Amino acid sequence: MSTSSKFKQSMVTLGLCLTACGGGGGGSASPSVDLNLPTTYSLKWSDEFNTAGSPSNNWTYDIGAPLLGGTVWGNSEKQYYTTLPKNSFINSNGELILQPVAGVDANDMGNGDASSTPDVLSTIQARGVTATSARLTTNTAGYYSALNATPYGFYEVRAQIPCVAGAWPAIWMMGKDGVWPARGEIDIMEWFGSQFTTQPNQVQSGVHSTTNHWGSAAGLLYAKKNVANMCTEFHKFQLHWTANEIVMGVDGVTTFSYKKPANATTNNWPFSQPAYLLLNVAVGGNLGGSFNVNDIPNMKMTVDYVKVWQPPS
Ligand SMILES: [Ca+2]
Repeated sequence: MSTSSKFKQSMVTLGLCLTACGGGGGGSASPSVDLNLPTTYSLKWSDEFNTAGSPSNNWTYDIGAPLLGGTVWGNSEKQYYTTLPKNSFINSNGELILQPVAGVDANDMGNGDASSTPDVLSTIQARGVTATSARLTTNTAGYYSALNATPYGFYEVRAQIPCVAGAWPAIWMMGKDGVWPARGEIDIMEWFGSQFTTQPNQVQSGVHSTTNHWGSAAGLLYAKKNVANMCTEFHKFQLHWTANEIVMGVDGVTTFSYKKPANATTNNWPFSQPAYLLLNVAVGGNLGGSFNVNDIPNMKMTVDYVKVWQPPS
């Protein structure tokens, strides 16, 4: 991964962080589509994780820790993302497991940074990184090809989320090209240990653009939702994305919607280009919050499947 792309990835995470830290809210009222899968849509891409072992080449990995690349960014997270089986694997129940693990050592270093500034354990540790974890993405040629180079469709991720102090699990999307926030970010599900530990049934969805993000005058667009048994059961986290609207929610119930503005520009509607999915569990920092190291094993996110349907082209 080049310094440039690492920086972009860094900025992505910065946005995800500060977005939720800041103000904002809202979204469009009265969505014109809902979270019922249209019968005209067909399944274009999916992974049901039926084969135990390592994730298939449906997926690629983001590797490394906050502050890589020599640029201050992120939200003081404490995880180092690896490709190692201890952090991401498919179990015998047909589930993808994202598993934070306490401790970080030289064997965890994946050199996710530019080759000119390779990951060095002492540097990573000096930043307060105390755990490993995983961030898987669908940022692959095969994924974009399967979706016919358009992002429009119905996305569903069935997962059980860790609602543990210190955890920041997320199911989200990033526009394929450009820099954040101009490339567009869609957060289907975020659970913040720093904010939701005393109200664990909370879940948040939102979008980021040049016009609407944590640092903009208009602020971020997001919504929180109370989901019964959020942490103790599997839920379907859903996104219905059309050429004119983004609708998100849980188990068929809409939480958030955003309509393409009149006279839209790429500033307020960057949501026309292909985008990829990301699944991760961050540990600690401003959004994960403080944690007991003994709770890290409980920060496991379990994903039953990921499916993407699209309308007839
Ligand atoms: Ca499955």
